[in-house]
Amino acid sequence: MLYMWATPNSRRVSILFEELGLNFDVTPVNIRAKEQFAPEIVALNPFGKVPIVVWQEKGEERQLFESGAILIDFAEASGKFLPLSQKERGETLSWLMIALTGLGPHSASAHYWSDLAIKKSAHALEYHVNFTARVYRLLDDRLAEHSYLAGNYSIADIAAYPWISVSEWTTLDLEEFPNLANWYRRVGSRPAVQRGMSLPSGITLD
Ligand SMILES: N[C@@H](CCC(=O)N[C@@H](CS)C(=O)NCC(=O)O)C(=O)O
Repeated sequence: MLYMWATPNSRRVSILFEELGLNFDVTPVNIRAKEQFAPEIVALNPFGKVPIVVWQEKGEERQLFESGAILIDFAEASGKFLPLSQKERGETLSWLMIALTGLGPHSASAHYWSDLAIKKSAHALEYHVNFTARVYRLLDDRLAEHSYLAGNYSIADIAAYPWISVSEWTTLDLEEFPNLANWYRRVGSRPAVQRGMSLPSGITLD
């Protein structure tokens, strides 16, 4: 069972599950309605956030939260999208961490200050947009030489893609980063990515 909402961090996991061909159910957790703080969700993730995965493995129930942990765990278990060789694995983890700790949090903060905050702060907006632009430049430079962030298509691309899909939240123009824009179209042409991005079915973030 994947607990998720129509948000970038959740869709990292639905994309990976679609790529792996897993048969999984989705429980929508409406974060705008604060459903992430319901006792049954907090019991699964004490941080009160999605995504969360609960599944049976060798007759035992397992549960995981934090999108990065879920991506690494399922990639390792399947032997896909995270190379086995130490050198390539390390390189993939470096780019995964850029997506997890740079792209995601600063895009989210740029979104907060550009749209969600009731009390605006031009300084806070500028700080997070500039930081996000620094990450976009890094990815754009990297993708000038590589088709994917870490050699082959991997969980680094899967972690970055849903955040680039909401580039307008950051006030940045994706087309000003042409290699990143081309990568975005390349990754977005994958049927599994399209299916993962359409979950939870029929729900859009308001
Ligand atoms: N680092 C966490 C972040 C998860 C996160 O912030 N999820 C958002 C939705 S994308 C959420 O649950 N927000 C509700 C809240 O923070 O209360 C991850 O990657 O899983």
